[in-house]
Amino acid sequence: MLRVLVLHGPNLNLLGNREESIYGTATLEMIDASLTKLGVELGVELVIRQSNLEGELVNWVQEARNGYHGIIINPAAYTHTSVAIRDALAAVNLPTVEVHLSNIYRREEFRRHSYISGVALAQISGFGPCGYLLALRGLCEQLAGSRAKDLSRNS
Ligand code: CA2
Repeated sequence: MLRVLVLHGPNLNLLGNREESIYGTATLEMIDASLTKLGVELGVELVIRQSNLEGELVNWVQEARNGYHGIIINPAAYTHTSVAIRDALAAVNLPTVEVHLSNIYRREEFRRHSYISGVALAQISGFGPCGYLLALRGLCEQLAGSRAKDLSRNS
């Protein structure tokens, strides 16, 4: 069974309570519930975590080496600052989809640069909570494709 790690960065635990005009009204619990439902439909095991701490996110990315096939991450503000998260993702070298609720390229200048995108398989930005579902579908397609190639190579 495919296993995917979903990581939410700082302040995303506040979703649905403030800044609704930018991030919408869905809470993180609602986003996680819809991801979990899609995971069941797709037959993928999901582990979902949120942290406000950069080092904790780095530790979880490193741990993904043990038994995960891919990562979905919204690094939130660390997107624009964290060489540490980028280095951890590069080190584990798992297919990673970077998700943003808002379109970061339509916002303030400092949000238009991502340290993460250069080590990600793909970035989804601006679709709100739906972006996480698109990320899971896209990642699963990609992982299924790589598995099929491996099987035909080894047969
Ligand atoms: O659009 C996104 O998903 C972001 O990753 C969200 C981050 C922001 O720093 C990035 O530039 C883009 C912020 C997440 C904080 O979310 C809040 C939710 C409610 C109230 C306050 C913050």
